Amino acid sequence: MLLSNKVDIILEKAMYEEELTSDEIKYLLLLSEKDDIAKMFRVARFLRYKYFKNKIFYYGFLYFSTFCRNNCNFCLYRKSNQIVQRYRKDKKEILEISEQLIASGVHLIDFTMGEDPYYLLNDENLEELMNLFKEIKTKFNIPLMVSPGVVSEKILDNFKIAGVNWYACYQETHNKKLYQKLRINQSFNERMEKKFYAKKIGLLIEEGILVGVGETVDDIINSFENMKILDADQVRVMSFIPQRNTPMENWISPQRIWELKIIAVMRLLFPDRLIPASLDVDGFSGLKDRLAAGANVITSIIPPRKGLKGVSNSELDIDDGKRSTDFITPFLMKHNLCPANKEEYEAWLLKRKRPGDF
Ligand code: SAM
Ligand code: MD0
Ligand code: SF4
Repeated sequence: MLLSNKVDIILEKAMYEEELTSDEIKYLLLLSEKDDIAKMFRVARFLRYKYFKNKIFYYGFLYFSTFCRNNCNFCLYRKSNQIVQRYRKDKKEILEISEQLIASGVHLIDFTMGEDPYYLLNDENLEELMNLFKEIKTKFNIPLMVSPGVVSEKILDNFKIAGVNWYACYQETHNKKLYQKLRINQSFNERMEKKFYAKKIGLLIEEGILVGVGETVDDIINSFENMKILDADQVRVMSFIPQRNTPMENWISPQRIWELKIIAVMRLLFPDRLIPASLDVDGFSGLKDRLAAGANVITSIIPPRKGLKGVSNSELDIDDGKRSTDFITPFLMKHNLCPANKEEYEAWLLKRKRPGDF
């Protein structure tokens, strides 16, 4: 069939997984016609189905310390923000919450912290944390992700030895100037280098970008290029949510169509990778659109009434249980999707394992 208009020609290329040019990617990101955007989402779902059928993965989110030595301008938990109630979960709490998340059917637990000096500048505390990961791994044999910020190569080695599978560390943008405005006093290169190192020692990598923080379309395309070079295993985008008592408090959160189009284009560019629909941006009500755009991992699943926080939306839908698998699974079923089983997730992890990974 002779395709006439440009969007059909580009989407046909994507469907056959032919490489798209930067101009074609830009054309897709700038689509504004409802029908064209709907077509792009359909192709994104087609490619998701090709690699994952109707299976969706669940990630438990355990933000075990909200203390941080950094001052990112977009983040509620930046060190200068005195109004934030900070916490650090102890070993017993982390074990208990992990057990609850695993019993609820998550495929992985994402252990996240601010760059907390309590751990990063104290070998004893850090060793205790490593032993805790070893214990959880031995007891439950579940894939583990860590999001500790920028840490030393030695710490990354020890995470790997402790049984951690993933290192999540988002660059937010690959525009160095913009990066400096967001992650003040933090080295752009060091953050990238730690991801390449983590990859080299066999950890899976999640790369991520923020939107609505002053980025251009070309910045987004540049980020896709960097995700490709890093061969990231999971790629995400989150809409910026302004946070109280921070330098970007009075910014406007971006229209969500931007995040949705980026999710769809990432699905076209990385059809076999994991792409999150985070509950941390718009809570449960934001799930449907993100899944319709081609996402296949529901992240930021947090058990209610455990005193746990989210990041960009620190309390939304947590204590009323709308971020729990019990609440999400019936919704998935209604949309012809269903949670994958443990073996399906581990089979995908195995496929991403590189020769020489120990
Ligand atoms: N402290 C570690 C770090 O910075 O890598 C891990 C946790 S950090 C809170 C996780 C991510 O949440 C950030 O990299 C950023 O992408 C996202 N995030 C933080 N504040 C946000 C906000 N206000 N709106 C949207 N996403 C945000
Ligand atoms: C999420 N709230 O998945 C979590 C967090 C950090 N590795 C993840 C941003 O959206
Ligand atoms: Fe700290 Fe991470 Fe927030 Fe930056 S984004 S202030 S490193 S918790």
